[in-house]
Amino acid sequence: MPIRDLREWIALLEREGELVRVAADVDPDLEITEIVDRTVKAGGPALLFEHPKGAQHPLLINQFGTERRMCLAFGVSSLDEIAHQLSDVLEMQPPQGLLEKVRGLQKLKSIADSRPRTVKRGSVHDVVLQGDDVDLSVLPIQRCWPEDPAPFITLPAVITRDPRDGTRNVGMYRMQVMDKRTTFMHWQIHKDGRADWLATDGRIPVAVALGLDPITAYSASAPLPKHLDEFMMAGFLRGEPVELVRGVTVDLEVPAHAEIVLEGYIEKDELGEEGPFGDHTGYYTAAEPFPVFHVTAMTMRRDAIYPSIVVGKPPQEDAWLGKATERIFLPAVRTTLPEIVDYDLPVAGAFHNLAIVSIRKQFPGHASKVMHAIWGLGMLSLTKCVVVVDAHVDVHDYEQVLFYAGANVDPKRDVIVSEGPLDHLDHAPERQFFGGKLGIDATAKWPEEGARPWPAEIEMSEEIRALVDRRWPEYGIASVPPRSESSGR
Ligand SMILES: Cc1cc2nc3c(=O)[nH]c(=O)nc-3n(C[C@H](O)[C@H](O)[C@H](O)COP(=O)(O)O)c2cc1C
Ligand SMILES: [Mn+2]
Repeated sequence: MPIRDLREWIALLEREGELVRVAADVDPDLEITEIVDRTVKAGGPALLFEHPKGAQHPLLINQFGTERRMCLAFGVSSLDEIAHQLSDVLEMQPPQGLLEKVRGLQKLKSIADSRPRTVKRGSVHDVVLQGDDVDLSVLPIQRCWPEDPAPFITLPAVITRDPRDGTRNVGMYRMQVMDKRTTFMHWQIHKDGRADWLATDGRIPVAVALGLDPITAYSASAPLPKHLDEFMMAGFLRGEPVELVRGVTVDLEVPAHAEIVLEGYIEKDELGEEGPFGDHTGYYTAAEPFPVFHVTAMTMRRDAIYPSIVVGKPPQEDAWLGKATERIFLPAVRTTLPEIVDYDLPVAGAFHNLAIVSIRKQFPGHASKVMHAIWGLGMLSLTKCVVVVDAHVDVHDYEQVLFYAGANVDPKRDVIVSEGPLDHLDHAPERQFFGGKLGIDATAKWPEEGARPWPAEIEMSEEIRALVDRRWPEYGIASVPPRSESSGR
């Protein structure tokens, strides 16, 4: 059974020994960040702060902070398993024979069943505060880093509809608190939420869901193409639709079992200086104009639990949201680029600074084709540096990648400097949003690519390996394990 809501998720974490309740009074102003930073870096548990100072609600954090919890969230034993479910659907062929037809229908049904379901009543409406009664200060909203000017809501699922065609969008964007009923909305330039806003004439209704089952919460961070509803993806990944209920003051549906929903609107031309904010780049992003969100209603479950996340110098909890995306989207990337064997976005590269890609090389210049394709593919287009290696290289083994990036590269021939769009938050380029791209072709080169005959890589023969395996105990080298790990090279 999929996890229904945040409370079932917390219960599961607790059963699995993955959650610690913190009873001490702890300040959401900086103190929680320092606790969480240490906990995340130690691979520690999710934390439920029961008495955040100055607030009336508990705070859950680090729910996604390890690979194991990420797998628990998705009900899988490895993140690649999720990718397999998706590639099954993406790679559907016309079925042959009855058995395949039946299986095909099951797959199609799983897609049809992914659509959100609207229900009449949701526990998110147990408490409804409107107008002057709305007060964000009852929530333990964190001020994360010393130079942040205010508290920021950091783990929201922000719901809008495209005013042109009505399609829903759900995204995760930080929200700086301005006063008890107002926040900023940090819609960066490449994001769908911002596009919905820019397409309105006057004001756009917005709903913000806080405290969801982990898959639905994750889906808000997933880089889906604009026309795809993130709640539908959540339904597919959960194997059960997301249940929605109509908002109280907005014409939008909101998750029926969310802990908290903020309803409101954003005007087309009301902007203010948002930030600075200690961001996932590891730096403070400078203050910039962003739209202002007015809250018209705050609805809650009884004893609502507020979810939060801290981003900062990697690794932080969001690394695991990023890794989930990396794994889940591999099959989708492969539908356009079937030559890709695997890819890795190193956590230290803050998602967009570096991608390592392994390919089955089929023609001269193939690596360059793949770099340019990455620079043209959805949010991957913001990738600053792409390193391409051959199929047998393990892209997750950075030592191995460095070996080939050193050994196989003639910088004059194999390095491409190009240009293109860059991440909104990247402080390095001369101009914001636009600048240089680096491609490094670390594949073995072909004569057509201007290489001399390429030498063979050193490998011991299978025969000798087997012999040494067999004889290992005879040598008496007890401190070395009997079978050398196959290097995969
Ligand atoms: C913890 C966290 C915080 C994020 N904060 C922001 C943000 O403040 N602004 C933004 O544009 N994207 C932010 N993102 C990235 C977006 O959620 C992500 O790009 C998502 O795909 C956007 O959805 P959209 O393309 O439907 O707009 C954040 C992601 C995570 C995991
Ligand atoms: Mn989207």
